[in-house]
Amino acid sequence: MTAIVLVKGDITRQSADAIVNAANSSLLGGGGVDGAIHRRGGPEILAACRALRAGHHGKGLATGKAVATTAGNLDARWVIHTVGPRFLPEEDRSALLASCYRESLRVADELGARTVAFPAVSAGIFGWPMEDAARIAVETVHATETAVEEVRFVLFDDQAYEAFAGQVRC
Ligand code: AR6
Repeated sequence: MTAIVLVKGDITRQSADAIVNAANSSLLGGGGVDGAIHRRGGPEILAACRALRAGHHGKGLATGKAVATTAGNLDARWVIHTVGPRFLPEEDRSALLASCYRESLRVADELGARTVAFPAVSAGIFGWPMEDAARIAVETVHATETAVEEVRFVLFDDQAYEAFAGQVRC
């Protein structure tokens, strides 16, 4: 049974086995959580991402997939990078967002991670409405078979926290 824990704060300040990054397909950094993780985690993470691009992930990481690197200076063993879908009002891309959580947990299981911290993937720069992003996140974690003991959603502001709290209470 996986416990879901909600925390309001900065994911780069968390201590966990794995911290999930809301990355983009290039794996080479960006704004939002991605920028914060690379800033606080230091250059080792970018070096590991570049190594992925030079190896098995020459074309980058597809939307909905996940891959792990070192966590550099973060208080974690791994960063799991996942690429959320951009929100498109004319297209239902929720299966891709659910896939981010499922694939991240699959990678966490492969690594043996027991505590995993997630941000609200796609709910920032990629424009996903927070309520819907929270519903997909919580439903998918509940529906995923995993040895991860704690999934911690680390929400940056009150609106995000309340959206996730509403889903966990359901
Ligand atoms: N800790 C926790 N949550 C945060 C933090 C933080 N330090 N910083 C932002 N958030 P976003 P996306 C929240 O934009 O929508 C990047 O450029 C934020 O308020 O980080 O998946 C990537 O390279 C929002 O609720 O990710 C991609 O190009 C949530 O985290 C693109 O942005 C996700 O916001 C990915 O966009």
